[in-house]
Amino acid sequence: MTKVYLSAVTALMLAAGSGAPAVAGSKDVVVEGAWSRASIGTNRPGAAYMTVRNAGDEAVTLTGIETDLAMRPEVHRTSTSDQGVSSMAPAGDIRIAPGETVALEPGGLHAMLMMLQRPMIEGEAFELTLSFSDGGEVSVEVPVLGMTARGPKD
Ligand SMILES: [Cu+2]
Repeated sequence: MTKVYLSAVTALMLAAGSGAPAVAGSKDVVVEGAWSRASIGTNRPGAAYMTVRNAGDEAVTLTGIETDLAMRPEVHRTSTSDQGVSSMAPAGDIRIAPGETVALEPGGLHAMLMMLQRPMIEGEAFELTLSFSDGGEVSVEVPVLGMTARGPKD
């Protein structure tokens, strides 16, 4: 799961962060490698992927996501049954232990963007805000890649 990201990505995310006072826990969350795929119109939901790392020494709990791109954004978990049938459901609160990284990636956890307010167009980007149980928020700029993209650009 070790990946090297360009420092420009980190700089972009620092710039996107709010000026809210630091709170214990979620202030140590680092979101990296965010990406999404272009959509065909707005009828079907979109999805966004990223890694969420807890660089601090206290556990943090991801409680929800928000974006003006979708009226109902929700963290989902995809699982595959023994029969090979995959389905997804709301993931609920996600606890991230100190030092742990949670990956939102195709086939697993993902940021489901239901009720898109506008199409997701390749080359554009949107802001997604992650909320944590300590009241902290982390915002990230999510680039929209092509419809066949399989991972973040680096
Ligand atoms: Cu989903």
